[in-house]
Amino acid sequence: MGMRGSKDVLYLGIDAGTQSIKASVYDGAMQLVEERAVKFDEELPQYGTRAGMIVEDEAAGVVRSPVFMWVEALEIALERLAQAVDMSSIVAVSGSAQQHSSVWWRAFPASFDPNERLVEQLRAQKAFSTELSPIWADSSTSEEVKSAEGRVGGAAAMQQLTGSVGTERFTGNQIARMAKRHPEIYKDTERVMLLSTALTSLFLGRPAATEAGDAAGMNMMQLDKNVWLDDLEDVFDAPGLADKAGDLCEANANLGAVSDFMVKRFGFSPSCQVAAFTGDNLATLVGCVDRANDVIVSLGTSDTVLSQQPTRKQVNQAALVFPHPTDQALYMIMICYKNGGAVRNDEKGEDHKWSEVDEILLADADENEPDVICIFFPHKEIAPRPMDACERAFRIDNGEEVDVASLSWRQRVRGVILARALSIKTHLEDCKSSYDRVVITGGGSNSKGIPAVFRQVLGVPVFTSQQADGASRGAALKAMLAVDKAPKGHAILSERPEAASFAQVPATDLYRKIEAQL
Ligand code: XUL
Repeated sequence: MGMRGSKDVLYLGIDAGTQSIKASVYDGAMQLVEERAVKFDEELPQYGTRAGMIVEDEAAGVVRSPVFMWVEALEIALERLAQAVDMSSIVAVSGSAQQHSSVWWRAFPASFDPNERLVEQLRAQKAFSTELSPIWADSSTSEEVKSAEGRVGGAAAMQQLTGSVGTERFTGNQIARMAKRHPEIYKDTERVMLLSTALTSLFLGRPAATEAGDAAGMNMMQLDKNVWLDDLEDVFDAPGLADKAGDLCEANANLGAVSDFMVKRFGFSPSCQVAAFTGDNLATLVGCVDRANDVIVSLGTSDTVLSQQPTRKQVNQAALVFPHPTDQALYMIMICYKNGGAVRNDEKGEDHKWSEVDEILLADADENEPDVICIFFPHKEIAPRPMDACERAFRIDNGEEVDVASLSWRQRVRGVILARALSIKTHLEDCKSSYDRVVITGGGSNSKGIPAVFRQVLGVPVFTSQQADGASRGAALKAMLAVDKAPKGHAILSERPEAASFAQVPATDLYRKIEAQL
């Protein structure tokens, strides 16, 4: 359909993150043409969020985001984009949204008036049964997780059935909590959707089916069949859930043309196609993988590792498995660590610059300050298994514990990054038979030293993605793939040839022994 490489053919990727919504337009060669973002805290302060979130109950782990804030930000981003590009040249749109977060429709509007703002219409029609949506950062559902796992035969059975063990942020458990604690909201809900599905629906002007890739982040879908669990309502103790959940669609589905509202309000072409939106990690995989065996390591607030493979061989319970967002023959395997960038930042400390950290990471081993493995979790960790907060260090040669108080700044800085790289290596050994390159994205990819540590520890070439943000790129590529083929060599990667110089890289067996003691 599209004229590849032509300047006139454009693809739109929407990235609905935790802190902002961004609309990015790419040409047929996957070069960025224009991008407009709306930052929630700064630009929509009336919603009272911090980092896009509202912590309703810190102790119980209840975290929400205002659904109208998402809608309003989308609308503003599209208005700004329409000032900058010819929207009628966009042949397909898709999107990436924070995973697991849900939108609760009281009633999906029968039609939308192109003369009025979206946010006002939805408000006037009381479209949502709750204005505060549970999001991925919520961890209030331990009871619901236990109960759902119990009903399917335990954690291992849940993982076998849905691709992941019962997980607090996964939407099925969030729905179970709503049904129990706020039955009036639950009853008043016609459809409960992932944020990705809700955004797809707004582009289509009708309730969309849920994309199988992102749906695997709900604990509600049978992974190998891409259908809901047979006994969905029982598992989550949520009467009527099968109806409220709607239909599923294959991850690479093209769901049809944009709504009349989108055409008239923002200038889209009536033939612009909407490819099912997906989760942000799935979109990042699509945006960053250049070769089939690439592993993506995203080093941000949390650290995630993404890989794709034809089987769901998995031996640890940290692996979260999803249908691949664009290729039905593949799965995406993810591991998500909670203690990521903030720990590295704390270890850097206020008195030092990142360039000094890089220097330390690239320096030769120093026998006066021998390298150690630092397991520093200021917060409870979730990967590779739930672990308590801790601050412990171990010798690099024999794994014996050392006193953290005796460590220098240099040892700590090197030790935390070494520990994360080792944990990732161990996880990849468990879950992925072969990988030959690592692509680092997220904030950590701006560092000179961090990629060097990964290069030495993992022993494969390391690249960084020139575009730190793979999610919106992946979304645009998903749009392109729904109507056309991707151009060859679209990813913009730079090789990072430096390797760190630890005197030795500890064997993963040694690391496993250390982790087992935590
Ligand atoms: C993944 C997860 C987060 C969100 C927000 O399971 O919860 O990475 O997708 O980015």
